[in-house]
Amino acid sequence: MRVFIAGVDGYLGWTLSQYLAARGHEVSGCDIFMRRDWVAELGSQSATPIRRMTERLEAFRENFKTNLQFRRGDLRDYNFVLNCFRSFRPEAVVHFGEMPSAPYSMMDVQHAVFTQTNNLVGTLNIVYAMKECCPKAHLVKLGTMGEYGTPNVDIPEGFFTIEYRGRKETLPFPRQAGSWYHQTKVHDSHNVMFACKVWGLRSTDIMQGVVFGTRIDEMGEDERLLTRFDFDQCFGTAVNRFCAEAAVGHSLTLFGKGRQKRGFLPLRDSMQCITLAVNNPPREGEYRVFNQFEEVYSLTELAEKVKRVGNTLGLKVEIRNLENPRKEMEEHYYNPDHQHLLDLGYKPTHDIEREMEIMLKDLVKYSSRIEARIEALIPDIHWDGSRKKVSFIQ
Ligand code: USQ
Repeated sequence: MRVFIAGVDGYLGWTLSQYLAARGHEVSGCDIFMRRDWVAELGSQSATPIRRMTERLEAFRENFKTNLQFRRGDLRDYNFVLNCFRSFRPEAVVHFGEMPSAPYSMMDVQHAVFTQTNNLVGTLNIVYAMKECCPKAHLVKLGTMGEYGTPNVDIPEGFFTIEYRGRKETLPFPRQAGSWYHQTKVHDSHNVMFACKVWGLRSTDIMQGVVFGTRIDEMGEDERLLTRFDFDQCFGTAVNRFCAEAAVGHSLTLFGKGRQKRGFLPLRDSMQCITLAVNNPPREGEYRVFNQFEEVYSLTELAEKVKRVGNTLGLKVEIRNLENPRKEMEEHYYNPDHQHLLDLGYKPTHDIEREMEIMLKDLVKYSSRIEARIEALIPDIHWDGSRKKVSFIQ
C-alpha cells in the first residue's frame, strides 16, 4: 500500500517508515524538522545521535532496498500538502506531524497559540487535501488517551450509549484534556469526525497512551537508522525519562505522589498497532476510535520496574518524588477499554521489563549525551505559566 507519513523525522514517524518498508509498503513522508528545533530551544538533545535527513535516506535505501520519498515542508502550507498528495497518491495517510508536548504548550501564550494553530491548521489542511486528491484514502490520525482525562467512570473507545430523559443515543465520550496540547487533539478529533460525516472520508483516530522504547528490530545495528530519544522535561515522556535517568545515575523523577495512572506501550507495539489500523481500513464515511496501549500502570509501578531492571544490569537506581509542576489528579480511578486493536490481532509485548533492559543498554551507551544536558531533566514549566525549577519532596 502507498502510505504517506506526516512528521516522518520524529520519534514515531521515522520508526514507522522502517516498520512499513520492511513489510512491503511504499512509503513517502514529509517534515520540516521543527522537533529538532523545539528540543534545542529547551537546551536539550536526543540521547541517540540522530542523523540529518540526507544520511537517514541513504541508510534507508541501503537497508530496505527502496527509497523513502521525502519532501521538506510545512503542513500549515495548504499547497505543500496538496502537492505531496497529488504526486504520491496515498492510500493511507498517517498523521504524526504535530507538536506533541503538554509542558511545551503550557509555557506561555506564544507556545499555547503556536501549539493550537500548528496542530489544528495542519490537520485541517490534511483533511482538505485528502478530500481534493485522495478521498478514498484512509486517515490514521494520532490522538491521545489524554483526550479523555481521568474520569471517575470506565472509558470506552470513543463512543458510548447513554439514556437521558427517556431517550437513547450513541455519542462521543466526553473529553477532559489536561493541557493546551491535549486540547488540540480533542479539537482535531471533532474536526476529523466532522470531515468523515460531511465528505465521507474514512479515519481511524488513535487514542495512544505513553510510548517508550529506543528501537525496533528493523533498525538492526545500523546507527543511522536509530530514532530520536528525548529525555528533557517537554519531549521526554515518563518511562523514557526514567530509563535515561537510570542510565546516568540520576534519581528517577516521580511527579507528586506518583500514583497517577496511564496506559503505556512499547514503541514496537505502537508500530504493530498503527500498521494493523493501516492494513484494516474503515469503510467510507466511517470515523472509528482505537484506544491504543498495552496496559495501564501507575508511574510508581513503572519506576520500580526500571529500578529492578537497572539493578540487574549493575546500575544504582534511586526513586524520588518531586513537586508536581502539572495540574493533574495524582490518585484516581482509571479503567479504559482497549479491545478494538486486540480484535484486529494486536499481540501486546507483555514482557516490558525486557523492553526496559534493551532501553537501558542502549542508553548507557549514549550516557555522555544525556550527561551533557543533565539540567534538562528537572522541570521548571508549571501549569500556571510560571518558571521555577521544582524541588525534591522526598
Ligand atoms: N511524569 C512523572 N515523571 C516524569 C515525567 C512524567 O511522574 O519525569 C508523570 C506526569 O506527571 C504524568 C505522567 O507521568 O502524570 C505522564 O506524563 P508524560 O510526560 O509521560 O506524558 P504526557 O504529558 O501525558 O504526554 C505524552 C506525550 C503525548 C501523548 C501522551 C499520551 O508527550 O504526546 O499524547 O503521552 S497520554 O499520556 O496517554 O495522554
